Amino acid sequence: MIQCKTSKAISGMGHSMKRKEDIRFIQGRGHYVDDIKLDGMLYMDITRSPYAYAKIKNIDISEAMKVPGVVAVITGKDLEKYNLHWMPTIMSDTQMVLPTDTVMYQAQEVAAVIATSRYAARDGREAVKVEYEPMQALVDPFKAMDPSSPVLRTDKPGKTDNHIWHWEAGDKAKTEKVFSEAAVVVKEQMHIPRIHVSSIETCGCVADYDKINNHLTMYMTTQAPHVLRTVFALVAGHVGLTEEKIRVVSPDIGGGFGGKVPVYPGYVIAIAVSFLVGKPVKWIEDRSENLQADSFARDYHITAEMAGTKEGKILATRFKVLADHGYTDAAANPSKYPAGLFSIATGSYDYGTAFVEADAVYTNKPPGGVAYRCSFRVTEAVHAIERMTDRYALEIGKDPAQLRMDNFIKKEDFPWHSPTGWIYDSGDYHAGLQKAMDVVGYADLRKEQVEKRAKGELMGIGISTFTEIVGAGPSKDFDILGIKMFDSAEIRVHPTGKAIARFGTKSQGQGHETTYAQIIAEELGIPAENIQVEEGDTDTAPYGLGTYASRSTPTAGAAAAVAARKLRDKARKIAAYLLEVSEDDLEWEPGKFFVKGAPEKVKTIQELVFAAYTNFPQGMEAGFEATHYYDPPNLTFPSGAYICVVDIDKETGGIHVRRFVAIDDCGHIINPMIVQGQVHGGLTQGIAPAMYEELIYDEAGNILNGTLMDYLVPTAVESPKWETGHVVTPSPHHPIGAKGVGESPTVGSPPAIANAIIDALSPFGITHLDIPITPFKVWKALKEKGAYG
Ligand code: MCN
Ligand code: CUM
Repeated sequence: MIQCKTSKAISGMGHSMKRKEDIRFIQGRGHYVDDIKLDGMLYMDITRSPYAYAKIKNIDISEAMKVPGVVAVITGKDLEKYNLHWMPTIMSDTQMVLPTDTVMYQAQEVAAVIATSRYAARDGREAVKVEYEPMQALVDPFKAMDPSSPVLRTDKPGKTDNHIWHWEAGDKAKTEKVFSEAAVVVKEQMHIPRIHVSSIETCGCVADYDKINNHLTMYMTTQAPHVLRTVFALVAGHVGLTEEKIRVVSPDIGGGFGGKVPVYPGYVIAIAVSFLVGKPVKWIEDRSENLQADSFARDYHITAEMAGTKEGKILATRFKVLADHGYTDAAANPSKYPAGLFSIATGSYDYGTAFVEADAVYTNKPPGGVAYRCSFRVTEAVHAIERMTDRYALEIGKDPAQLRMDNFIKKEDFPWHSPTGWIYDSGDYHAGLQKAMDVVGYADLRKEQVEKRAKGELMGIGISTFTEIVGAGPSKDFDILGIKMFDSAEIRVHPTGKAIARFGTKSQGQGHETTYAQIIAEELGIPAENIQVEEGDTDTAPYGLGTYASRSTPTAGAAAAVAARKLRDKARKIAAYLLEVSEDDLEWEPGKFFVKGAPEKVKTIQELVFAAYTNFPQGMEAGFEATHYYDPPNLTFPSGAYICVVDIDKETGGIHVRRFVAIDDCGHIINPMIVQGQVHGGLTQGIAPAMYEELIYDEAGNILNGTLMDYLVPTAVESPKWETGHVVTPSPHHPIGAKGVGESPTVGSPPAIANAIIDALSPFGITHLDIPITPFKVWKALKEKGAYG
């Protein structure tokens, strides 16, 4: 199905080329931030709050300073002198770097201990004595919205409640009218739980300020090096650290998953300390700190409604969201989209009207919201629409696959204008679902289910046919703090025909060193093997917005193709000159130009590149380099049809995922093996929130599962055998017809699993369960419905 235009030796698009980066990774030779060791380097550790909400009465650093090796202890009061105790968030809110008087969540940074070794820093951290006056924490977001609740952000002058923002999309009046007249209305209250990425590498940095040259090199775990350089310059410009004096280097990253987009206080403290003491400072989080204090994901409370006919035509949807943002809005959204791209919640279905609204609220929890392969909240949107589609099918007694088939947007109706304002580029939803049904053997499974039900056995089949939205820009709509969302590629081909290419994005495990090389190989015919890809160093890479929201292929991948085409145009001119024909007489085949009708008159790309340095036409610029900053005309809309089959043990509530078929459509595929790896990983990160993961807080704001002993990350043992496949609908506006894929499986799979479990339980009148659906939750629901007599 996947067509390769290039030979294996060139390995352009469609080849399952082995990942170039794996040569170092599988030999343990990756170079991560904690591998960086600099002369005179100091180590930082952070004292954190045991309380979710408390006044700081006093911080006594005297004992900590006595610990051998401790050189300094920094508190909010120290930073206040430089006006560095607060920093802006991506959403134009404010976040404490270190508190001067109040802590707002458990595990918040309170003081930083700097020492000559990591051990001394840890001992010093334990010796910092903080006197707190605990206050009643506000943990429940609904309670926090209550006007009678105390105001948490007393630092904001004039703030009289805990409400952050209200946001809406779609047509409220029209939607209300359709709902009031519809024959069938279904409604569920759902919570998409607070979860946390558990990348193997935690966050950290080495801040290296060189006093003599007034220059900061910041080695750090960031998915967006250039944006952070700009943010640091905006924050520290007033002390003389201007943007040309800052170099951000993001070395190899051991998983990002959105958790490495935000600016964490630890980074800023490390910079401040290095600036003050003139020595490099390393800060590396431990596992529990990462889980307890870093950017969380999700935490959306959704009231979801669907209106339709008795026969099964969807007419309208309505979604009302309460978003628990923790104590500050530090969600890594594009600036104009406070609820991310949640308004894609109308899904893959053709109906006229929808209304989506969201309110965000402060609580005494850590900040975040956008992480964990979410495509800016598409995970929440897809869960809402796919759960409601099944809920509606159940209500009217129609097969959920058939209901979907009857409501899908048709492939000839693209570009399709959604009721909430998006223009879907392309898709073939019928083909995707049909393929998934064929692979899983849908009709036979339904027959088997009938037989099983007659015997009292619980078997369920769940479907999710989702539409994703990835690739931010276009820059007219998408920006981060005013920086427009494009991305970039710079290709430099050396005289011998080997190349280096640099990008504004930053791989965290996605395989960019391989796939970008393949894109360039496709366009120029230079073997991918001979194209070195570099990312993550702001001194060398062209400016870009970074890797998240599955945007690298839609933006920087496109930039690579366009830059390579500029070079091919130059190669054509040189070929015409060398072969003494007009450019129109030349034909291109990957890797060479030849004269039409005379294939023996040929110049290879390597010969043409060499000529660009040695023998080019008079007046032509020397060299073989091109740069492109790509601003996508639209987002790309990947899609998927997922079917999950579960068997449930009625006595224990134990859930066994028997089958999981995932048919994805990410347009043209660059590297099928890498895409399959992305899908496998993404599906595992979908089963995680569906069945295992949730960050739980008690009423006092204590995190109850703040270690990986209690927070259940699925392993290979819990993962079913994923059965994957593809439908290919190229993006019409992307230079190589590709769409992003990195997040699709995580976005699309949780509702397939939830739908399968609820399908199994539906004979007992169970219509909805919140994820994670655990055996206990199943058992409890069955018990409440009298399943045990
Ligand atoms: N690809 C392809 N053909 C396509 C689309 C993509 O071959 N049609 C390849 C790309 O070339 C790239 C990979 O698949 O090598 C993912 O591409 P893309 O979908 O563009 O996503 P990004 O590279 O922008 O990665 C971001 C995405 C996000 S937002 C999260 S979160 C996530 C994810 O990727 N974090 C990851 N996958 C991850 N995988 C690993 N190993 N580690 C993470 O931290
Ligand atoms: Cu929402 S996680 Mo990814 O966009 O880095």
